[in-house]
Amino acid sequence: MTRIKSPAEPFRIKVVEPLRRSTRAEREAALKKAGYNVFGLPAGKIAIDLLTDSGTSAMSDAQWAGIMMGDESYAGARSFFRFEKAVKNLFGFAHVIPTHQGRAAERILFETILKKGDSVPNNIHFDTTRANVEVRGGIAVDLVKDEAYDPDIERPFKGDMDTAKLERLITAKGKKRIPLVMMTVTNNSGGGQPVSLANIRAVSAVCRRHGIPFFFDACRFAENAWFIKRREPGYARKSVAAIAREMFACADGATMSAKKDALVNIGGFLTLNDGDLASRLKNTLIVGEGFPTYGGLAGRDLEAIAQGLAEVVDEDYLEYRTAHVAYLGRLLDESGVPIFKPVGGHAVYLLADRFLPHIPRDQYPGWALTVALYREAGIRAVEIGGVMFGKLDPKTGREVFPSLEMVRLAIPRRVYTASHLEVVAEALIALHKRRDAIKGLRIVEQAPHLRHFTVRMEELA
Ligand code: P70
Repeated sequence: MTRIKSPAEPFRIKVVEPLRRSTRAEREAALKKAGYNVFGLPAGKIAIDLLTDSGTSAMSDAQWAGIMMGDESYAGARSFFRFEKAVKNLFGFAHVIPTHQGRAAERILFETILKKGDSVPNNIHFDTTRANVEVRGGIAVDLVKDEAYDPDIERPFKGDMDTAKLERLITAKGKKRIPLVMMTVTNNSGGGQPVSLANIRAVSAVCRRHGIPFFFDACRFAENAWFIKRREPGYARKSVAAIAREMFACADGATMSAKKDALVNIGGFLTLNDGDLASRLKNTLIVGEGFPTYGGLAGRDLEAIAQGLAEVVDEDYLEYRTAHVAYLGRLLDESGVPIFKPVGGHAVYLLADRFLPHIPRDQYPGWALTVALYREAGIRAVEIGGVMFGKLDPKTGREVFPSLEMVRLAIPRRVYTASHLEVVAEALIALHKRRDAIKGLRIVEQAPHLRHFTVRMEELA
């Protein structure tokens, strides 16, 4: 199966961490204890962990050196100014506010600008963004183009927003009830697909015409910019950094989880042009996160982010990164394992409803696949489907499911080699052959928001 060539890593390895093996009996016991929720598993019992690409990157020697250089002054630390400069260099907004991670940036933003009953459009909201809108009584609206929900069409920019849907929403709700429009790059809930610059410009034009602020959910901006360079006419000769600047120049601000494309293990920020809003956000920040020159982070974390932002736009890195992820996709696709196409920037998404057609949606086929993959091979993936995004319809009392039922194999940055991906592919191909034996589940216990993190399940007979 290794006829397909894997890309060479553009780094060599200086520090290693042993992988752990476990027996099937240990995994069975761990699953039971965790309530059949892979979030509840101890990482020591996991062989290859593809739960998330968030906060799981391997840092470079230069980042670790930066950790030693961190200035831990409470206010005005040297590390803050280095961080601020690195963010401004790529994002170009006037104000930069550090936060401990992406959802803190979201919380502070929505706490400050969202009123009950307001709508927040996005191409597709990811879990924490949706939750941060909904806990404040807002309505999170997904306006991605319809093609995003078709896992078979190979289009270059399946993260694009439908501007006609956006116009209709603005007409229906009125611009006063839409505090901002967001755009997630790449689109994590829709297969990690990029958004084109043409679409970013079109959405920006609609927002400007109506006077509605436009913000990016920018976690994976560099991977998005790389796809623009590769796929959008006119960008092949522009640098990824220049493309990123062009993307952000269309917007008024961004929330960022630095745990993805800033190549660090913790951190985030808010960055924007509006000075009045920035002052209000900083007031909220001080109450809950910390003083505006550290925002819940240590000085060393700010150093690591500054360095990570410089490394992530390196084009050798991005070429390898996207080819590495695509390599796993090709191994699976060639062997008939159903995946979302094309392969996205940070993950391969399995189509769980096709993988397990015998399990109905209300028995959570995606979740069942994450349980089976761990049980069989010690590999951890995450469900992006009915448990993560299912909703109880208050009228009928029945659960409404998102249109895509997927399992995401998120690839941590600079962590696993091509041989690890081959192990993952072999395990999934074997599991696919024995798929009839996999069982559905029912929910035993769940939280009102972000239930996937803590839900407890039971396997059905
Ligand atoms: C992921 C993690 C985080 C995220 C994101 C987008 C587009 C904001 C955030 C919040 C979350 C996760 C999901 C499943 C398993 C583990 C972790 N995404 N916007 O893996 O950022 O985590 O820093 O608060 O994707 O996709 P933060």
